[in-house]
This record gives sequence, structure tokens and C-alpha cells, in this order.
Amino acid sequence: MSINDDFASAAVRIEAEPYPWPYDGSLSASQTALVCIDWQVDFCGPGGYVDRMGYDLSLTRNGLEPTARVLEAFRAWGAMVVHTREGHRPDLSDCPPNKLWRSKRIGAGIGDRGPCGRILVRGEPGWQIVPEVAPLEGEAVVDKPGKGAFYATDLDLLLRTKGITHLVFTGITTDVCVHTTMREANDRGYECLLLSDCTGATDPGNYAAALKMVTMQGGVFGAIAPSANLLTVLDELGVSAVARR
Ligand code: C5J
Repeated sequence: MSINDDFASAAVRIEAEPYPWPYDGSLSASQTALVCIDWQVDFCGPGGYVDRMGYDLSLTRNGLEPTARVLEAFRAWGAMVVHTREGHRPDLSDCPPNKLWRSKRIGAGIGDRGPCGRILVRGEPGWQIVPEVAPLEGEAVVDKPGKGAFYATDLDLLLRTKGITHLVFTGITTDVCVHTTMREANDRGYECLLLSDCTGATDPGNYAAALKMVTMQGGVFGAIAPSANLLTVLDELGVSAVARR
């Protein structure tokens, strides 16, 4: 029997690029987690870090509404939800000097005071997740000092302890923290899907390139799909009635 025959029974797959996701047709609430990356005021709110750097906030905010719909569907499905936040200790002892230097050079120094409190510092208003996709009590929230959510965090331990093998990504920014985390996850053997309308970058060209990079070499980091394709499949699994209430 071939590997494909093994996966043929009761296979569930989402229409995605460059292959119907997941590769093994095994889509279950017990093995799949939704990872919502850095939906913080600092990355998509007025007065935050990205705003202070002068980028167009609509580019990073674009994915908020579809992400809120997917979040509701995952909660209705009973699957694990993980939120991440990029930020540093108030004394910046976990902020590498070159990261600090670069942020100051572009006029949005990590730790500097702004309209949303100290930029990218844990506990400050700018570091909070925006209300549209805020975590519910009991959902995992992972605080990370870097771009990747696996670096210097317990994310891998949380996922493996729950038996999670498949990850669905939303978040900002596509080309930085989302991509870094997806690459880290792929290297660790997780089967990854990035929802193309649930993510955004500060540069439209980078957004498009980041999505394309996922799909090269037959899906080198996983697959991409619009959230509607995922919601259609969850619908077929009986989830949507609750999700679209
Ligand atoms: C950045 C992120 N862009 N969340 N962080 O510095 O992508």
C-alpha cells in the first residue's frame, strides 16, 4: 500500500496552493491549532510601532476581519488557539543591541515612549492584542522576544503536549514574524497552512512575495489558501452554524 492509499480513508482537504491541505488529509480539531501572530496595537494600531515607522496601517489591519471569523470557527470547532505577542522586558535585557539600534535608527526605538506607552515593551498599551481578535480566557498566549514564535518560548512544548501536528497561521507581518514562525514550524515537522487574507505586511510587494515563497518547491514551507476555503471545509464538518451565528 502506498502512503497515499494510507491517507485515502476519510480524507479531508482544503483547496490550497500548491497542494490540497493538509498533505495527509487528516484534519481534526484535536491535532490542529490556529496560531494568531502578533495582532498587537504596536503592529496594527494608531500610535504603535508600525505607525511610528510611517507605514500604512490599513495594510496590516486588512486581515483582522477575516481572522476574527476564523477565530470564531476554531473556537466553535473546539480546536486549540494560540496567540503570540512580540515584546521585551521593561529593562530591555532581552532585546539584542542590534535590534534596539535598528529600531532607534528608523525613529521608533524599542522602549521609547509614544502614544501607546513604551514601544514593544510587555505590559504597555501598544503591546496588547487588539480587541477584534483578543484571546479568550484559557487560550494560550506566547510572549516572544524575536520574530519567530518558537525561539526562546515554550510554544513547541505546548503544541507537542497537546498532540498538535497541523498549524493554521494568521497574523502580522507576513514577511517577518509570520514567515519566520512558519519556517520554524515547518522545520519542526508541523504541517502548515497560511491564510492569505488573514495576514498583511507593511509592503504589498513583500506580502505577495512572502506568500509565493511558501508555495515554491512544491510547498517548501507548507501551503496558502484564502480563509473561505477553510471555512467551507469546516462547514462540511458541521462547524459553520455556530461560527456564523
Ligand atoms: C516585525 C512582526 N515586523 N510581528 N514584527 O517586526 O512581524
